[in-house]
Amino acid sequence: MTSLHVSAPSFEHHRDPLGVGEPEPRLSWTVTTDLRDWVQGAYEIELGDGFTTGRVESAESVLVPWPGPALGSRERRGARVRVHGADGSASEWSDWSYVETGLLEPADWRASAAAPPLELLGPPDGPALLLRREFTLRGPVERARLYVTAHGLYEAELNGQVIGDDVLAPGWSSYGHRLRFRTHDVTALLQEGPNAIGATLADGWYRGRVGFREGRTGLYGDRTALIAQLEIAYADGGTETVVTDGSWRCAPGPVTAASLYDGEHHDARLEPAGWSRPGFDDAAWLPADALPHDAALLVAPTGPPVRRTETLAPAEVLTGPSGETILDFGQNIAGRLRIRVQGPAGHTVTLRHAEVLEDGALALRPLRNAAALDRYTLRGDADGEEWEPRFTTHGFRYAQLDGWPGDLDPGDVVAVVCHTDLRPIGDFDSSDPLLDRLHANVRWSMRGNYVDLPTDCPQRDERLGWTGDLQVFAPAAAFLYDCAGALSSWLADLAAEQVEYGTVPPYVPWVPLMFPPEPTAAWGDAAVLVPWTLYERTGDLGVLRTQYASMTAWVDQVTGLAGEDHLWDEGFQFGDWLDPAAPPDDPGRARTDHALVATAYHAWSARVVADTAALLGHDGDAARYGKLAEEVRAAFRREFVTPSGRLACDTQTAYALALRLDLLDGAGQRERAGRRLAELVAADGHRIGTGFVGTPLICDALASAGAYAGLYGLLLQRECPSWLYPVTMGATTIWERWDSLLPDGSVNPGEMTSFNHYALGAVADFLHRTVAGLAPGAPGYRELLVRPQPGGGLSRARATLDTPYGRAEAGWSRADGRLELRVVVPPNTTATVHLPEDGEEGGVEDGVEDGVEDGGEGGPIVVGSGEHVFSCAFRDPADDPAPPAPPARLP
Ligand code: RAM
Repeated sequence: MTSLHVSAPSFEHHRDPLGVGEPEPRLSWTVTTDLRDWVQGAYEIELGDGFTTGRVESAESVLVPWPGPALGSRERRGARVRVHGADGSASEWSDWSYVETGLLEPADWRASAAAPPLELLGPPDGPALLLRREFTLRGPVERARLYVTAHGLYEAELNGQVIGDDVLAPGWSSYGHRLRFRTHDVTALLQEGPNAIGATLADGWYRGRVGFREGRTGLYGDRTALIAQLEIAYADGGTETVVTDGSWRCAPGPVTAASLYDGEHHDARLEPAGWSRPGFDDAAWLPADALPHDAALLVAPTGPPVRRTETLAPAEVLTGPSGETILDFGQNIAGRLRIRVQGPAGHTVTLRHAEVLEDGALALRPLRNAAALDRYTLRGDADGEEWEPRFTTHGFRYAQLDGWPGDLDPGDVVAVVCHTDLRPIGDFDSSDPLLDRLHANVRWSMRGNYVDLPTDCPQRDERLGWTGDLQVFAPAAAFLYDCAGALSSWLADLAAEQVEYGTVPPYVPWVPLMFPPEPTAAWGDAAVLVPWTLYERTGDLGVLRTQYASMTAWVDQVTGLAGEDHLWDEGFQFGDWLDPAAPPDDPGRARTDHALVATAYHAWSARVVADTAALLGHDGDAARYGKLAEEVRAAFRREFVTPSGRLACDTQTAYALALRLDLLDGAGQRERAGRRLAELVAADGHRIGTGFVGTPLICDALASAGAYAGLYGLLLQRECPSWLYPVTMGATTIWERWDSLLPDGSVNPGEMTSFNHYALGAVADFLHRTVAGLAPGAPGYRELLVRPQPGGGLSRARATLDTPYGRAEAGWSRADGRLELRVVVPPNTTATVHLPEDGEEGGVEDGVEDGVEDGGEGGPIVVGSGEHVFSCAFRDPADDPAPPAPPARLP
C-alpha cells in the first residue's frame, strides 16, 4: 500500500493567514509519500468560491501564483489542492485552509487616532493610559473583526477579556513609513446588548526612550494614540462599525511607568475594576482627542507577532552577597517574570534582571543605561495576586527579588520567554555535547534577538536592528526558523529608510543619536545579502523583486564612493568589528584593513546584484553589475594580493574574505592563500582571530582549502578566544565578545559587553551545511547539496530541516573505519550527494534498492526523494593522536 498525501495550502509566508495584506496570496503545499523519487506532474487548486484551476501540468508547489480573482478587503477564501505524480500517482484533495485579507486600502479606514488628552500625558515612559467606550449590539453577531494598531504600545480588551496574545503590539517598524495593524477575530467576545471595548496604551518605541547613551524620546511623536476599527456583521445581514474617535474616554490606570529599557511599575490598587466591561462608570474619565493620521502608512503584517513562547521555572534559588534573593532560570532569555504573590495592599515587590552574576551578585554594568527594573505594588488580595509586566521585556538569566512578602515559594515565579513567534524549522546535533550546546546557544540568541525585529542584543539600552549583525547571521537564522515573512517586513523598513536618509542606515529603524547614518561595508550590504539569503533558502523571487531598487541603490552608492579605482578606502567603517585583538574600549581597531574588508564586500554585493538582475530578467543590469564585480575583484587583487596569493593583511579575516568571496585569481593564488590561512590558524594555536566580518566565513574558507584539521581545530577549540570557550564558561547564549566573560570569571571591562548577541553564532550555518552536510543546491532547497565533511574526531552529526518541499535530513555516523550517511530527500526534489573526501577509496554502496545514479569514481551521486543510506570507508586523522581532553566544565 503506498500513500500520497498533500498538505492544506499555506499562503505567502504567513503562519496565521488572518488579516493578510496580499490580495493575491501565493500558495505552497508539501507532499508526504512513501513513493520514492516522487515528482509532481500536475496540480489542481480549488478555491472556496468555486473557482478551480483544473489540472495544471506543473511541478511547482512553492509560492504558486494565486489562481483566482484578486481578493478585496476583508475577503475570506478557502483553498485546497490535489496533486498528480509524474509516475501517475494521485492524491486526494487536501484539507481546506483559509486566508482572509485585512483592510487593503487606506479608504477602508474610518478610525481616527484616539489620543489621550494632554492633561493625562506624563513624561515619556511615564504612566500607561486607559481608553474605553461602550456600544450596543441589536442582535446576534455572525462575524466580527478588530483592525487595530497604535502610536505606542497597546493591549486591547473586549468585555473584560484581553484580545489575542500579542506582546508589545504593534511592534517596531519604521513608523514614519509603515505601521503594522493586526486583525483579530473577536466574534466570540461580543454579546447582544451592551459591550465595552478598551485598551491600555504605553509609549514603547513610539514615544519612549530608544537608543544608546541618552537615547531619544518622542522619536515618532509626542502623543500616543489608539487606532481601532471594530467591524461587526449581524446574523441578519446588517453591519455595525465602532471606531476610535473623540467618543472614547481616557484615564490613568495601574501602570504608573512603562519603559522598554527601564521596566514597568504596576500599582494594582489603581486598577479600575471592570473598566473594559459594559456598565462601568467612566463619568470622571476625560474624552480622547480624535487626531488625524495617515491611513496610507497602515500595512498588514507579513510575519507573526511577538508572543509568549515558553515559561521557565527557576533552576536554583541563590543568596547574593548582601543576602539578596536571586533566581537562576538556567537560561539567558528575552522576556520577563510572572509572579504570584500574596501580601498587604500597598506593599511593593521589586524585580531586577541580569544576564550574569559577578562575585555572586547581579552584574548590572553591562545593561548600561537600562534599569531593567519592574515593580509591583500589591492590591492586597487575601488569596494572592498574579502579575506580569506587559509593556517591557528584559534580557536576563538571573532575577533578584526584593521586598518579597513572606517566604518565597520558587514555584511562584516563572520567566516568560517572549519573541517573534517564528516557526522553528531546522536543527542540528552531533556526538559532541559542547558543539550541541553551542548550537543551542545560537538558537537561544536568535530567540532573544527577534523581539519583533532582528536586534543586536535584548538587554542593554540598545536593542537596535543593526544591519551588520543580521547580515552575517541571516543564513543561520533562515535555517533555524521560518523568518522570511518577518524579515521581509524589516527589509521594507530598510528600503524606506535608505530612500529617506540616502544610505542604508547601520541600524533599522534608524534612531538619530550621536552620528548621522553613514554607509559602512558589511552593515549596509545587508540590503543586498539578506534578500539574497532569503531567496536562496525559500526560493522566493518576490523578495528580490521587492528589494531590487534597494539592492542596486546600495551598490551604486558604494560604486560612487569607491571611485574610479574601485577601492572603498575612505570614510567611516566598522570593519572587522570586535576582532579578538581589539582592545576592550576600541572594538573597531581590527588587524584587518578596513579598506580590504570594504572592497571585498563591494565585489561580493556587486556579484549578487548581477545575479539578481539576471534572475529578474534585467539583462542590461546583469551585464553592467557583472562587469563591475569583475572590476572590483581585479582592484582588490591589485591592491591587496601578491601574484603568488599572499595578502596585504596577514590575518585570518583577510584570507577568509579572499577565499570565501572568490576574490583570487586561479588555482595557484587560491592554493597559496588557503595554505597561508591554515598556517595562520595553526600559528594562533587554533584560536579564532576574526571579528564580525571574518567569523561567518573562516570555516568555509578553510574547508575550501581542504584544511580540515585546521578547521576542526578551530571549531572545537575551548581556549579563549573560540566558539566553545563561552560554552565551557557556562554560556547559554552567544556572547557579543569572544570574551564577554573573562577566564577569571569577571565581566569584560568594555562598555559594550552583551551576553546575547547572535553575530558570532553565524557559524551555525557552517554546522548545518558542512559538518552535517545539508545545504541548498538550488533556491528553496529544490535540490539539496549533501556534502558533509566529517572530522575533528566527531563520531556523528546530523541536520534536519523543514524545507519548502518537506522534511530533509542529512546525518552521518562512523565506526570502525566506515562512515554511514543517511539522507532524507523531500518529495519533488533531488539531492546531489558527495561522499566525504577521505572516504572515496571505499567506494559507494547505496543501502537502498533503486534510484541511485552512481557518479562514478568518487563523483557526486544524484538521488530522488526518499530515504537513502550510503556507506564508505572513512578515516578521520583526528582519531590518530591522543583524544582531546574532556571539557573543563560542562554547562
Ligand atoms: C554595537 C552593536 C552591534 C554592532 C555595532 C557596530 O553597538 O551592539 O552589535 O553591529 O555596535
